[in-house]
Amino acid sequence: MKHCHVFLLCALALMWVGCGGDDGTTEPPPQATVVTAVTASLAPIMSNVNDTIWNRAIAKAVPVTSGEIPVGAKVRPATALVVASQVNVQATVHGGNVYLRLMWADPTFDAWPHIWVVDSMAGATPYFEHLITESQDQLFVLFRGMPSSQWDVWHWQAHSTALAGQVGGVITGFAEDATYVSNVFTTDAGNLDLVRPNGPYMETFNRPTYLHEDTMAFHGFIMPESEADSLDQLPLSGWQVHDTVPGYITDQSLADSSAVALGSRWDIAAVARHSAGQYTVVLRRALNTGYIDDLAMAAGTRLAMKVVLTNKLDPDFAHGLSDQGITGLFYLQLP
Ligand SMILES: [Ca+2]
Ligand SMILES: [Ca+2]
Ligand SMILES: [Ca+2]
Repeated sequence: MKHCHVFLLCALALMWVGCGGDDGTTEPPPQATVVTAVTASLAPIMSNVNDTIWNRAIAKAVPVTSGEIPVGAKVRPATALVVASQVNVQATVHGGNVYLRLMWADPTFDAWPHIWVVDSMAGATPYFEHLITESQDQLFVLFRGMPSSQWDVWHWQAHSTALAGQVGGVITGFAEDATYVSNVFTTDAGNLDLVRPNGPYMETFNRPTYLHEDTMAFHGFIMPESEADSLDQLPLSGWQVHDTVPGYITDQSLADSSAVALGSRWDIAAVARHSAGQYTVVLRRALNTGYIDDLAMAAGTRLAMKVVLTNKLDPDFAHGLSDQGITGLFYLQLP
């Protein structure tokens, strides 16, 4: 059921994409923005969004049109937050992979979907509130040119596609790979989820299933499975009002999964950083993954693409009004 919501609302988010032609390599109009990918002598390091490789990649500012998509009768937040007016796009190619670096302004780092918060105490017993209205910032990169008018979609999320968590302010993980056509958003082949819901704990229902094994007051946004203990193995003393527990835990076994096990769904590596009101996200994918649900990117071609930014999109429940924007069609010139 949850995935149905995800697909439905991602489809709503992507309704803006429009119905371009199915040829991703046509000559762009004279005024079109073209991001020219350069061939790098070394691969950009995927633990640093500011690797010096990027100093040599030409940046293009692509305008973003503000907009909001109502996904429910309730309007939360009541006051619209800012969506970026432009996204800076760079591209480089190395060793059969294409790397994109995208930078955009977002004043808030939102990575707490369905977080648990202690809102009161009865003696030593915490009472949790499950904030299903809380969600996360997201990025969709779309490429035209697949068969049957499909778009190839790279879907990065500040929390749910991060795997290793946040080390030194850098978030490492994946973007989820998908295809989009006629308002239908379908994840690529593969059954592995990077995260799983944290509760509610079945015996009490009003608490998360997993808590941090070392501390009650865990304020990180990602709790790796290796650091989580189930609720009944932990003492419940030591809580304070406003302590938080992530709404999902990451399944770190996937970090060691083979490329075959990850499937077409997880063939985009991602590294991200939110700093000083700006996101910087680097995405890496093979030019040609060999999967039928991916756009095969050929050397020397010019690919038509769009980018969608969301500020705190709520994908699961119709509680919110997400601030978001979409670029017009622009082009990626491969070397
Ligand atoms: Ca945000
Ligand atoms: Ca794929
Ligand atoms: Ca795909």
